[in-house]
Order: sequence, then C-alpha cells, then structure tokens
Amino acid sequence: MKKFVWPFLAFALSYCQEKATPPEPILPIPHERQIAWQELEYYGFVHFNMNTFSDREWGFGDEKPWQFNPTELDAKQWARVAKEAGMKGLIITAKHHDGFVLWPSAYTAHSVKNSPWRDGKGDLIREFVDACRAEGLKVGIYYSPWDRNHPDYGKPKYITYMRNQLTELLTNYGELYEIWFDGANGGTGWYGGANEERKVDKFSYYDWPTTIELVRKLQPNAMLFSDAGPDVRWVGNEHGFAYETTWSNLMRDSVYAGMPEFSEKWATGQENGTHWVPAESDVSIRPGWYYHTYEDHKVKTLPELMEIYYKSIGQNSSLLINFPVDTRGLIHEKDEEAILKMAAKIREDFAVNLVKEASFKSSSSRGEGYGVENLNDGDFNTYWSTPDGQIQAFVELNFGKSVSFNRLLIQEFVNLGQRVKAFSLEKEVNGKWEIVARGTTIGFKRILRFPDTEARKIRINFLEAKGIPVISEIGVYHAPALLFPPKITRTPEGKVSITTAEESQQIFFSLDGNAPKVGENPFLGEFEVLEATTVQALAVDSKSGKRSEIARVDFDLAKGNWKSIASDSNAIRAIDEKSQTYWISRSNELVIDLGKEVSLRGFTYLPMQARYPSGFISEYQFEISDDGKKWNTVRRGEFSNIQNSPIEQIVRFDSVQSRFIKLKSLKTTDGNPATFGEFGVLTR
Ligand code: FUL
Ligand code: CA
Repeated sequence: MKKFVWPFLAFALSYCQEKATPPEPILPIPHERQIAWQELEYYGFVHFNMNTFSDREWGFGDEKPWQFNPTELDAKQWARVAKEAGMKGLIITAKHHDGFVLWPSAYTAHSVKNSPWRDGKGDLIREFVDACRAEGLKVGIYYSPWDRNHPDYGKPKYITYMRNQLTELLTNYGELYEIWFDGANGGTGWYGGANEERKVDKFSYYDWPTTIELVRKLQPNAMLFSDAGPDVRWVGNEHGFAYETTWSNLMRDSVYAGMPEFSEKWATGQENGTHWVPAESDVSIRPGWYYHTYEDHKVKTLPELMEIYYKSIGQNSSLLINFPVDTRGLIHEKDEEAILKMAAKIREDFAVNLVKEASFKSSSSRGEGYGVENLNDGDFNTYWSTPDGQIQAFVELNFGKSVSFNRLLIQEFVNLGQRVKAFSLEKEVNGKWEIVARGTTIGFKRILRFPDTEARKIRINFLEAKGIPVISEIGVYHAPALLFPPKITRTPEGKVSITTAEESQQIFFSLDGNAPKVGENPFLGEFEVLEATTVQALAVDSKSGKRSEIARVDFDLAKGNWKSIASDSNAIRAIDEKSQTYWISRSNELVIDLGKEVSLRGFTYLPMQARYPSGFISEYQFEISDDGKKWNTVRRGEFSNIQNSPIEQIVRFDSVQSRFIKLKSLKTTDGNPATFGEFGVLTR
C-alpha cells in the first residue's frame, strides 16, 4: 500500500483548512421516507388471526368467523414486549391468505365482527394501533394480496375489494410506517365454495402501480414492502439472513412480487441496481409464523437469535422478527423470554465502544467538515470523506494502549449512495500491518465478527468502491463469548451422542422431560434411545462456570429396523437421521416397512435442506397397510408455506395400527420429483 504515505497526510491536513464541498451523490439514493425508515433498523411482526385458531400456517379459506376466539387478548402486552426488546415498530397480519380480517371491514362478513371475540364489537387493528402508539412504536400493516376465502379472487372485481379494504386500513388508523405485501399468492383455495385452483399472473393481475398510487396518496410516508419494493424488498429467505454482499440498489424494473427466481437472482441487490430498495430480513422466533403448541419448545435460542442479528442488521438489512401470538391472544412467555435475552445480549455486545478512547487519523481527508472527528461523534449525519478521485484510503485508530476486541461496526452515509465494495481491517504488530478481517459491502450498517484480537493500533482500508468513501461512523467492540447449547444426535440404531464446541465444557442431560441439572447426569458416553423420548442437555464452561441454554430433541422410534421398499438403495437417506442427506423419489412416494406393527399418531417430513433444493412436497397423502399391498389412506393435506420455509412438517392424527406406511406426494412446489430430507413417525 505505497499510496498511503505520510507526506500525503500532511498535505491533506493543510488542505483541511480550506472550505470543502460535499461529495457528489452516486445514484440511486434513498428517498426521504427511506431515510427515516433506515434508522428504525429493528421491528417486530405479529402473526395472529384465523390460523392461530385453525392451527395452520396457511388457512384454506373455508374457516368460519366463530373460530376466532382469543380468551385473554392484550395488544398492550405485545407492544410492551416489543418495546422492551428494543424494537421500533410492529407490523400486524390484518389479513392473511385465508382472507379473515381483524377489523370490522364494511366489505366482508369474514371478519372479527362475526366472531365471538368482544361479542363481535371488537376492532383488533384499533386496539393494536392504540397499544403501539402508547409505547411510542410505529405501526405497520401486513395485507395478503392472495385471498383463499373470497369468491372473486382471480377476477378483476377482487382488486376493487382489495383496494376498498386497503382504503379502510390506510385512512382509519393514523400514520402507518410500512405496508407489507406478501409475494406468496395464487393457488388452491375455498373461494366462496368453488374449491378450486386459481392461477393469477402475478405480474399483471394486481395492477400494482394503481395500488401503489393509492398508498402514496393516503399514506405518503409509508414504506411499501414486497419482493420488488418499491421501497423495501424481501431478503429472499425466511431465516432472517441478509448476505455478505448486500446492495440496497436493485434492478427494480426486472423484479415483480412472487417471481420464482427472485431469491436466487435478485435478493442480494445489485451493484448497478437502478433503484434504492433496501433489504428487510424477516424471520419468526419459532419455526412457524403462526402459533402451534407443538412448537413451544422450538423457540429460537440466544445463539440463533444473535446469528440472525449479525446476519441482518450487521449486513445492511433491517430486521423483522415475528411473534406468533398464541390462542390466548398473548405473546407466549417463552417467546418473550427469548426476545428479551436477545435484547440484553445486543446491549452487552455493544456496551463499550472502544473508539471513544481512540485517536483517529486518515490517509486523506476532504477538508473542513469532513474530517475523521465525524467518525466517532455518534451522529450518522456527519461523515468523513476523501477528495474527489481518492477512492482508496484508510482510517487509522490508536487506542493508546493494547485493547482486546472482536467486532468492527461501520456505517456508510448511504444518503449519498452506497459505494464500498471491499474493505479490510488490519492491526499493527511490531510495526507491521496484519490482516484481521475483510468485508465487501457496507451500506447503512455492517458489523464484522472475528475471534478476539488485541492491538494498540488498527487500520480500516477502503479498497474498492463505486466512488470516494463517505463514512458516518466506526465502532470497535469486545462482545463477551456466548456458550452454545450442546448438539444432540442419534444414529438410526438409536445411539445418542451429545457434543459441544469446546472440550473444556461439561454436559449434563435429562430424559424425563425435566430440565437437566448441573451436577446430575453428566454425559460420559453414548446411550440408547429406541422409543419416544425427550433428550435435553446443557453445557457448562468449567473455567467461568457459565451455562449454555438447554438443547432439546424429541426423538421417536429409532429407525434401525426400518426398511424402505424401493429399488433405489439411496432411499435409505430419507431415514438416516441426517437432515443434510436426501432422497429423490422418482415414484413420488416413500414406502417403509417398520419391521413390526406399531401404533402411530402421526409423522414428520423434513424437506430437502440443500443449498438449491427441489421437489418439496406441497400436497401429500399418508397411507398405511398390514401387508405392503393393500393400502388405506389416513390423511391428505397440504404443507403450506413449505417453499419459503422448508422446516420439519408435523402431521398428527388419531392412533392407527400399522406395519407398512407410505408418504405419497400429490404435488411438489416446483413439479420436480418429490424429495425427502428426513422422515419419521410419531407414536406419542
Ligand atoms: C410468507 C407467508 O406465506 C407466510 O405465511 C408469512 O406470512 C410470511 C411472513 O410470508 O410469504
Ligand atoms: Ca458521524
């Protein structure tokens, strides 16, 4: 790095005294409403309506309003939890795909007004809005364009219905900060009793420009969310993860909501994207978006939530975490506990900004008003920049003493466009610079994580960019280590092992459904679990005494004696207890001989977990047989939302006796042969 020689700095310092002009923007740049929104960073989702009571992810549309009956609904509790969690707003599912609406809309009977809740006099949007405002939270609305209840869905008339309802929502409840249009739409449904499949042309059917105009007229400050924006885009997955390289620039005119290739081709944004459409990472605190009792023990752990934080907010995206409000109408205690732990850990990780004590200098500076002092003044709107043409540059920090750190936070002043394509962090070791970490894009916020490192002096090198760097803030932190819960695995033959990342950790486990206790039942070696059993374990760090969170796995029958009846020997991968392996079934079914007659109460299906998966079963039939020849159907159904959320699907039914079982795919999401990541039975 010959270019960065000190004489140049001296020159730059003298140059500093001259009045400098601000850098030219690099297009596209954010609109005012996007600038206001990007400050929010973190907000919550509430998935609560008919699905909560039908225990589904996607209702079919044939549900009845009387089913909607929360017993203790308290929107104030939701707002309090969100506020305490550090969220800046909440978005509620005013209408999901099943069509039931949470306010007394004048345009449909399929609403709270015909439910037993508050004797049909309730307006949940009103209660929600009032509760949010009382806590100082912004209010957003999710409105599903797809409506599996409405008889006119698929016809032009339905678009009028949709706009009428939106007009109610956009005029009666004060200012909204975000309107969320789901890309999932078109398919089978009840449709007023027609019970059929309705395909729509997602590009043209909704006439989005007219709807966008309506929102602009009624709510000029509201951000419009969809795959295609226009204001904020979907991140392309439901894990809550943005990308190592994430541009807020998007080739917006090439994208429309619900397009199949969005996730692979467009979700990262593009360096040469034409419009400013930043990413929003959405994820549920449990596997499903809606509440299901059977997920009470699947609330995300602290390490999982922190991974989400660093991969979303830390990678130039906002973060939208969902609460599946339960049938009482409350955020479940476990979800509250998890989100508050996350808030505490975020506070802990960023408790001390080490740059407050550091002195800054730079290889070059643009001049008065654009110096390095702007990099640690806590003000996003003040920034450091370089003279025109000077794209490569570095900032050097001297802590005055050796400090230990493992996080670097950088913010670009994106109001003038996103620029940086490559940067690095170095530390000085015996007079030489050594690389610590590298990054690609920065955007509104980028946080690099790296192992604990010590230094007195560090440098941040801006290596490649679309223009001169314009940097608002730099932060350096030391985040305390997090102890990960142990991993519990089982072989098909039923041998259970429990492992931790570090050898210095001790493991304690339990098999009786109670939480494991430190000191009781240390894990000393493999043990056998052949029948339905809950295994729980925690790790303890012998040095610090710190405990991990509890890991829990519900095992059912071991699969050692199972045989798959298929000529393809790879079928074994569907029952090998490994989620990463999978089987592609040309016959679209998996047939298993359980080895003996078993009393069954359900089954589980994990779709293929590979990077580029295919053949997710979206409609299934489950059959049983005594002899493997004559079959009886036990259940038919759909795995809703499996495309975007390929989590383990759980189907329960009344107990049946059988030795041979068959899971048949009636339909896959992409029309390819059915794939099986893992299959299991439920006997409890
Ligand atoms: C998806 C929907 O299909 C899910 O049910 C959920 O609402 C999620 C936020 O968006 O596309
Ligand atoms: Ca600043």
